[in-house]
Amino acid sequence: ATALTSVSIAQENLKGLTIGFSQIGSESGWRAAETSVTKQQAEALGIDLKFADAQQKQENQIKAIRGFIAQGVDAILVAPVVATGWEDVLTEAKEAEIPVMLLDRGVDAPEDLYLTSVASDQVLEGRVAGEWLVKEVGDADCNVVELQGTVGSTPAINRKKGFEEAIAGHANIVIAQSQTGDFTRAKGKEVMEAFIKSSNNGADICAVYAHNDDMAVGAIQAIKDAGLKPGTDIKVVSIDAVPDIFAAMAAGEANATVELTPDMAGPAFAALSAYLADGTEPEKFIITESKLYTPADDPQGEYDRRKGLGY
Ligand code: GYE
Repeated sequence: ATALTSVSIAQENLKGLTIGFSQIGSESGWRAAETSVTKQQAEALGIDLKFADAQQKQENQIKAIRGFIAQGVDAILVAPVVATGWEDVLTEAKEAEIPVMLLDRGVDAPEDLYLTSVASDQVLEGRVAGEWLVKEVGDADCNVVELQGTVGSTPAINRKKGFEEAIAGHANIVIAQSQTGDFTRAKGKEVMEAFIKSSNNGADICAVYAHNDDMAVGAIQAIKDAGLKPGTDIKVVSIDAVPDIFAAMAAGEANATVELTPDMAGPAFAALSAYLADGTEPEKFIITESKLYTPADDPQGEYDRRKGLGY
């Protein structure tokens, strides 16, 4: 095992293997952390990791995976940008007897086309964020603006669903506006500016719910630019728990986040190692934790701890 993963991995089954990793891109701080953790773990385990950045495009991912199959890699990691459209290429990998492990997002494809999927429960993440807001506002009326993740991705679909479940039955909380910010800081800022303009210069907004921290950080900037106080005038709740949201919390500008570990590769490598050793079939869905953090949880300490891990 490496310092970056809590699971134990039998290294001898992985040493010397070539593994392809089709990564979505580098749209968020969380994804950059996942990439760096995966590369560090591969190195510590003696894996030759072939890394392909798809620049957010599914067609690039499909091309990269076909390339890995043609090269005859031993296994493939894929973080699938959207949920649909994977069946053909996953079938090709299966026919080539190359195990595929999904990281951090799901696919709409038969489960026998991949060895395992390591991800969080994204409906739960949305629910945890929504339940936090329900408690926070009590009986007060609250217009929420929502910054959605990438259209068609499982985290965008499921984080919306979970949040809506949590606020259902609380008529005082309403999602007033909802649009995609594509999981990026720049888009989060841009869409938040538009939300503010159409909401009485922000006076009619009580909270922003962002499907990831990067969009929340962009929204915080837009709130400040409008002369309002993020965290106070407009509450900020998001998902990922990257260092920058803890910095915002320490400054009183963000109110809550839900942790998503960037260590998806650790459990995937452990599953692959056991599978290659004696054919042990791993759990089809390995679910990571979804813990809520607020400014009461030592944000400066959480910031420092993550920076120390190289995130
Ligand atoms: O929350 C976000 C990102 O797929 C669950 O992708 C992941 C999400 C993560 O870029 O920051």
